[in-house]
Amino acid sequence: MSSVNNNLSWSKGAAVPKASEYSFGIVWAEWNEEITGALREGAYKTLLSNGVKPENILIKAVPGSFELTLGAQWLAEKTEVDAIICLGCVIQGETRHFDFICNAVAQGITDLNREYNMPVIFGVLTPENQQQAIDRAGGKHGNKGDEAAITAIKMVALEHSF
Ligand code: RBF
Repeated sequence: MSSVNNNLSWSKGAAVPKASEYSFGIVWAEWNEEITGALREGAYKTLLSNGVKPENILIKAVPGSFELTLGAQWLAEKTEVDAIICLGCVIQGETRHFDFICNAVAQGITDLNREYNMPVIFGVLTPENQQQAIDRAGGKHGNKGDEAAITAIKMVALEHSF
């Protein structure tokens, strides 16, 4: 498992804000579970290691990345979480599904950020192949689930700074 502090090029030297009073939702796609399970565990452990209480982390699964938007919308509507972390992995194939799914989830999550005025974090890997996915789910390029969790904490802290 990667170290949070060794793999976040944008956080070197910058302290991660205190997160003990915040609550987070994680919605993860079961498609490519070997990868997305590692992203989920990375995000969960990173929230805990930054002081988030286990009872303040709500985890929900959806079948595939296309469903992340609606899963996140339900978390936003039906719970009191301060931010939502969306985790998925869409591996490029020979069909155009890759483009359809990636575009849909990217736009869907973008819309949720503004519609609900809350951080909804885009933690969807879009690798060319399985090895690139492994490299980003606890391999040589770190764990993008860790990074998504740090991003969520930073955004909630930013919101509370105004
Ligand atoms: N979901 C993913 O999260 N990652 C994928 O790589 C992925 N590839 C798919 C490829 C095809 C041809 C189809 C039909 C679906 C794929 N899905 C994938 C599932 C998709 O996100 C969604 O769950 C289904 O399309 C049902 O709405």
